[in-house]
Amino acid sequence: MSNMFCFQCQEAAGCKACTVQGCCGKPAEVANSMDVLVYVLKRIAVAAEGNPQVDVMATGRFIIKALFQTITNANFDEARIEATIAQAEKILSELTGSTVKPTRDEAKIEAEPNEDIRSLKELLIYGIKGEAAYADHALALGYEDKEIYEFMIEGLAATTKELSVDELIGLVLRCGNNAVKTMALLDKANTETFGNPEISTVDIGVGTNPGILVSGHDLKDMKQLLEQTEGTGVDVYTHSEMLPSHYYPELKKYKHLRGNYGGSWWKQRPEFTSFNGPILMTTNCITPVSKEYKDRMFTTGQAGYPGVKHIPDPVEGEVKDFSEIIALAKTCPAPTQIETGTLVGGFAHNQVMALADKVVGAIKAGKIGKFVVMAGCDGRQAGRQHYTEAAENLPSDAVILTAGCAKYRYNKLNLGDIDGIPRVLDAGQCNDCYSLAVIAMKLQEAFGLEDINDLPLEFDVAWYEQKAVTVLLALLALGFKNIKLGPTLPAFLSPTVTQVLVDTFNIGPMEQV
Ligand code: FSO
Ligand code: SF4
Repeated sequence: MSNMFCFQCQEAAGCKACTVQGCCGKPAEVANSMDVLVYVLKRIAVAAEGNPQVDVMATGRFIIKALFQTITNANFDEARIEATIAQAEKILSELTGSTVKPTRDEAKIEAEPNEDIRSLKELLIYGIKGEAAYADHALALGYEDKEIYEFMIEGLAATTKELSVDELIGLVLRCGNNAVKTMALLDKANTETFGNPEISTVDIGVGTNPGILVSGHDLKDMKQLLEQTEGTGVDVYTHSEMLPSHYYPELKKYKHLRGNYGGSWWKQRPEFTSFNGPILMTTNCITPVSKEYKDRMFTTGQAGYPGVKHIPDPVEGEVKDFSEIIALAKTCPAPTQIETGTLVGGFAHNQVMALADKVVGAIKAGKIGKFVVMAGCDGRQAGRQHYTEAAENLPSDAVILTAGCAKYRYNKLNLGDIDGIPRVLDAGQCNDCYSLAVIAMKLQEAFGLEDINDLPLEFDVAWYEQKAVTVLLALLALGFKNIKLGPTLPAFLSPTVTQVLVDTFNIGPMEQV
């Protein structure tokens, strides 16, 4: 028997599965504990489904937090996973009276012998995992939706049942609808709380004050840290997926939100080292933590790493206490400059619609020939150079629509603009792919097209982890076809399931440049 089995992300060993330890750095024990956690969550879902005694909101809240811990590169801390399993077992025993603990054999992914059924069940679970992460960010801002939780419970419970391929495909497609709902909810939470993103210029150099570097996706953490650092002489910088903080009025108003430092998640080792100050990881993606910065790194929310200090959730009604990070920052030198210049972003749906006449005019005049959605995730594999080369080689009348950390493959290339419209329009974080879909739907309306696929719009999407699976399922649910996915197709898709996706949606692998 293998030490572990995980194939949930694009880095699965040999494009098959990690079986000794994770390519991401996840140890076998942690992977196995995560399997057990997901298994107990499925049993909770079975007990909760259609049960009028169950508090759907409380169950949903627990499920999203627990699932979020199991997504790629979010939590490497076995003690935290075990503590969540203990909580899950308590909930399960309250629901069923059963105190039987699952074995690793029961919980393992390979327990499902049929390759196609396993593929579809895992696709469904990964879609729900991504939704869980987005739902957790929305919940942090006080936004939640019972229907989203109900589908998660139904979907998790379904993975324990004997269902046909067709029934599972139906559930996967419904998972796409739930993904749209969840991304729309997070969009509403973010924009109602922080205002609509605006076109913003972000400095990528550094100042002379000491700084705190914030990575991950949680904007509420960013807001509370900005409040607590105001007037302290400590600057706050964004890293990777936190870059879009600079686009929101209620975050960019803080003068000490100094700029963005570095690139996407996988370059964190050299960048965290040269940053010199504390680093706050609010979510994934965490790479194995090196000794150069271990003592000045902190996790919060569902993120975790053994030996790295965790800032816990506050008691209800209070704010998170970042004082330890701020005190440490004051003792650190300012960041070492690694680059200079600026980035421009903030082209979420509201801002692009404010420019709608200009955009539609440029298309009608033939100045914009096509849009290419190059959103999604970045990763460390060499094949991802494709996205840089593809951006460089696009015809000069093509505009890139982006969101997520994939943007770092081309957002510093200076691709210029078309009549003042930048050729890279960054909507924000990976969940803001929802914004790109809204923009496409508005363009469809403006041009009176019956089929959204008749727009001059191509998809060259990069995926890495389960949130990207959620984004993909959402795009399919919205009717987008002909999506190119790369740099490799998911290892968890069996040949039959891949064929279904090709036949139904004309999904294809990334094209070589
Ligand atoms: Fe990237 Fe990581 Fe945002 Fe993902 S930082 S890879 S899809 O967690 O969530 O885009
Ligand atoms: Fe491997 Fe990805 Fe699983 Fe990590 S999350 S163990 S890299 S498949």
